[in-house]
Amino acid sequence: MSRTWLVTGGLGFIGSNFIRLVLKERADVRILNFDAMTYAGNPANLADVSSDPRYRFFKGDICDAKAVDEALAEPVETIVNFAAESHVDRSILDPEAFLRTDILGTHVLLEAVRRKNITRFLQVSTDEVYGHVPEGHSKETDPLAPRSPYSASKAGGDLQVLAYGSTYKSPVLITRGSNTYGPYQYPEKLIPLFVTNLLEDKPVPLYGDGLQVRDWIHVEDHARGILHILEHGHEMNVYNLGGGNPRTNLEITGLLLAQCGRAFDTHVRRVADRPGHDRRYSIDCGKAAALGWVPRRDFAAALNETVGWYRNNGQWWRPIKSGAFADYFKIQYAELLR
Ligand code: NAD
Ligand code: TDX
Repeated sequence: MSRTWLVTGGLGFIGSNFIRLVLKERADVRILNFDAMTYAGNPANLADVSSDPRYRFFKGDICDAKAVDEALAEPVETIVNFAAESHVDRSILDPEAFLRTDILGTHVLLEAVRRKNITRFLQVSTDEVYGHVPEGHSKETDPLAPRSPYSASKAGGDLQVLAYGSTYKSPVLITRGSNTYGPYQYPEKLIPLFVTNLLEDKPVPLYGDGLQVRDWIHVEDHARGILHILEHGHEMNVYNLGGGNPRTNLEITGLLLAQCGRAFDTHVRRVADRPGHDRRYSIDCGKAAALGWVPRRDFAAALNETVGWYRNNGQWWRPIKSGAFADYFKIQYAELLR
């Protein structure tokens, strides 16, 4: 007997990697990919599975209850919600889209879970909801203290998910992943932006002193973590999923320069800091580990492999960078780089 999982935001970076993993490793699962195709939703991310009979695409917005109902006309066992506006800098330029998708969209999906016979709803969230962590590691029970419109919207989504679990006994779980890297990441985020700029022989914009710390997880580890929690996690629980690779942005920049054969002096521009920039994120992943999940990828090797992927897949990122991305780059960076 096959079962159907509705995956929202499956044309984005982590969602597409998750779908590829599930199709490969869960032969009895059919995937219905529900995605609005925003600037970040790219059919090329799943071109290799688009003709798989267990994969179907439904173009729709998670804020649109009618479209969600239409997609749920066939029996769906599980919903995994990746759909979100996901870039902090864009949230600073224009917060409204974040409130809409990350809060209202989550609410619309939770209402659908109430109406339909959905047995599992997993919300894909982020370590950014804990806010800046000066020392130690955030636990799932720590208070939320988001400091950007993006992370505040994600926290709003998380709180609704837990409220539906308490109030309506909805079968919900949350994962909070750390900074993710790997193939098919839209080149607005630090690693793909810097790699593709360096490959194009362009400078990279390093915010502030570059000593901010992020914990990096490879997308395959993140996708495996989400699948593991979906299958083994307990309802009404939150699970942190971190890579265990804390690095300053300066360190990441140094590694990418070396791998692309460029020099700091010629290719790094130190620019004004991001407003409200969180200095450090760090999560305690003991709870997911106790359930049997640990990240597997070695950071140095996986970063190297990622740089290689962008080097060999210019046909994927070059059209993105010369399209609508160029307008965003101007708005976000022209003044900073002047
Ligand atoms: P992404 O920006 O690459 O992809 C988002 C996808 O959601 C796109 O395909 C887009 O078309 C779709 N989408 C956006 N608004 C929608 C709407 N209203 N209705 C339907 N689809 C919509 O994002 P990502 O980096 O793959 O992140 C996926 C999830 O993981 C997000 O919820 C994000 O908050 C979370 N997350 C990301 C990271 C990271 O480092 N990228 C880390 C932790 C958590
Ligand atoms: O041009 C840049 N220069 C720079 O110094 C960019 C784009 C980023 N940075 C810095 C800011 C951060 O300290 O690099 C770090 C990483 O930045 P992003 O890639 O924008 O990620 P971040 O803001 O940490 O958020 C990411 O991780 C958590 C994802 O975008 C979120 O979706 C996820 O929830």
